Amino acid sequence: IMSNEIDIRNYIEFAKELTLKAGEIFKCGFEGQKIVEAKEHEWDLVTDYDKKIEKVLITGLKTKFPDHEFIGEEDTAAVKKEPVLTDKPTWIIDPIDGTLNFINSFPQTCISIGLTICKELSGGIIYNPLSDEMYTAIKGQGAFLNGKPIRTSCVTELKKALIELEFFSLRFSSKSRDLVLGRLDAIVHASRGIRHIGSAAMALAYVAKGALDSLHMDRLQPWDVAAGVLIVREAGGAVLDTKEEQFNLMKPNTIAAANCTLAMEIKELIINTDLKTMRKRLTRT
Ligand code: 2AM
Ligand code: CA
Ligand code: CA
Ligand code: CA
Repeated sequence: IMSNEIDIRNYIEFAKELTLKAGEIFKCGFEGQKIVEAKEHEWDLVTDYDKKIEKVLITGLKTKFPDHEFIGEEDTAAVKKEPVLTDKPTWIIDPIDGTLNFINSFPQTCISIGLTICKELSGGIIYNPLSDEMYTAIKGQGAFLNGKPIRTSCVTELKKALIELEFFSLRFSSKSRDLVLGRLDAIVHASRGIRHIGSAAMALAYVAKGALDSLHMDRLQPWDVAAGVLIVREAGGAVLDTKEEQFNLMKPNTIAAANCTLAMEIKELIINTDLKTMRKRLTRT
């Protein structure tokens, strides 16, 4: 299936309109009552709004584009099957990124929608209905905030950088805990400051507009990053896997994002810190 630029434009224009409508539902939920349930862990929460918004988005897109594919966070959780990416236009949807923020009425939360064509990121939308900020990108055409071009920051020195950290592995094995604490210590000392806002997609959007100089996150899922990765790249930045040579959208385990220079510096810092941590663990046992 070959999609040309006009097709992609039409897809994204339609998705933007739909996202604005979904944003109205989002705002109702943010201010009002919601049903909160735990998924596999007691800290892993979902609300009726996550499900409602994902359904509105998938149904709307499917009706307009019946031959497209869909990967949504809550849908994937319901069928308990690992999603696979095909060459078909595929919408990768996080109906609410930052569910815990949403539940607590902490306004760093958004709808995130990425589009791949032939397995390549081709479009992205991140919308925070509370601030009415919509970040968009189409491959090769730049990144925008409410229609105005955005760029990643010009800070290339770690010691001048404000860095977002989202560490999920901390909760898992003792090995990943040691690695994470090592990185936290290294990044705090190497940088000007750190932030933890609780939404991977918002953090990527802030890196794209230069409000954050860089970020490091781990244990991510495709829907956390699909839109944000394209928006950061189109804003002139880089998204690197800190473990692998190549960033893999379906396995975005540990990433660093920033302008290209700073992203490389963070990646190196993480690789070196992890080596030190592993050596320390060996001498301890
Ligand atoms: P969510 O709100 O869509 O679940 C919070 O630190 C960020 O991490 C959010 O982007 C959140 O997405 C995501 N997140 C939530 N649970 C996670 C988990 N178990 N592993 C990794 N990331 C998670
Ligand atoms: Ca979730
Ligand atoms: Ca998410
Ligand atoms: Ca979510």
